[in-house]
Amino acid sequence: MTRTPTREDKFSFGLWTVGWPAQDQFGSASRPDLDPVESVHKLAELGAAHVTFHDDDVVPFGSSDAEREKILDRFQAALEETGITVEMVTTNTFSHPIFKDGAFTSNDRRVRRYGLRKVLRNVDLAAQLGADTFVMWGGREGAEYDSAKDLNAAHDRYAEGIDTVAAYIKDKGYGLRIAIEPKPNEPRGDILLPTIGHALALIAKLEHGDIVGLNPETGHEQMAGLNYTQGIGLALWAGKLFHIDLNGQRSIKYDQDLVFGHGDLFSAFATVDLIENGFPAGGPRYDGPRHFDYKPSRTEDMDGVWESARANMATYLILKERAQAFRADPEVQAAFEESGVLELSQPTLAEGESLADLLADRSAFEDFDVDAVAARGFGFVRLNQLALEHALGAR
Ligand code: ASC
Ligand code: MN
Ligand code: MN
Repeated sequence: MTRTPTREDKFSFGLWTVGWPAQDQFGSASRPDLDPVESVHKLAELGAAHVTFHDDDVVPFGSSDAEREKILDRFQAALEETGITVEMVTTNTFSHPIFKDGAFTSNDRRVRRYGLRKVLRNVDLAAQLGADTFVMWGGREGAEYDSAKDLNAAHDRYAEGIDTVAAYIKDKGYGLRIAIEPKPNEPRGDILLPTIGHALALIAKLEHGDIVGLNPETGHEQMAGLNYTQGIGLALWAGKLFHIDLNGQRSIKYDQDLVFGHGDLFSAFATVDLIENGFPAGGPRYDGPRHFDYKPSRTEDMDGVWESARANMATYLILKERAQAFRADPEVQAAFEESGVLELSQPTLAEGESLADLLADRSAFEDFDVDAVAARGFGFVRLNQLALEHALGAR
């Protein structure tokens, strides 16, 4: 059965995804360059609602102001014609050799100032196009060698860069929020802010951290052996899940950027379950675009590119259906109850109970039957099997 996406599904694609001509470390491009205007039309036809891009995806690096204006006019006409909107914009601070040691954290101050100017100019464009989110993926912010960076200064400069951009957004009255995208490595040997948790720690130190959150990518967490769903759960809990990059990754290796679900499928089921159904006992929800940041494999021709774009959305919709059936199943709800999943939302201290009350509660400690309670089974395996059977459509 083919699931047909509609605009209400809020599917979004980076222009650099379908537009990737598939050059890699070992070989040249296997596909022709794609005109961003054509991508907008094609993605609209396939049922996407939004596109996103790096400045250089639309306006080639080094274009004159006149060329830039002409290109942007043509791009905006395609948006109007199709009804596709730009929900997120991001800056390429990684391709040009000027950024070989990073932008905000380059050891060369001239590069940092240039990087900041490139980003600020792109903030203006993002606001002009009506985007909500401004992503910062610092792929070159990092090092191959521990001796290459003063880590104290590097974090100072990273925070300075982000705060400067956030202050500019506020100053201009733009309706934009910044979303930091963590990644553990590649292209740098080690990248600063390698995980969701690292990024949250930096955000907590910012002056303008109120408009700075996260854009976690499935594969980037999984490259570090981490659980993506758990990561976006933390970001949601912290009120910082501003955006998501969905894709597929098969275990700890280079960034595969596979189609969503073509990596760890059962983990993808859990991700969609959280996004679509929320936490089992309620709490903050993600309501933003379902954004795919993947790369159509180098083996594919242009038909394969569009087939892969479709596959991301179809897989998401299938998993959404399966996750809804999972939650609606009374057996699953009973299993949630039995395994204590719903009990976890009960505060550990009762309402109005003081610490002194807890210390005085003999039933909590002195008279507590540790052995009897320790003998309890949680039934997580059964619950997981129910999830698996729903994920496979076997229920
Ligand atoms: C981004 C982003 C990434 C990288 C990568 C570039 O903006 O979200 O993961 O750039 O897609 O190839
Ligand atoms: Mn990636
Ligand atoms: Mn990404």
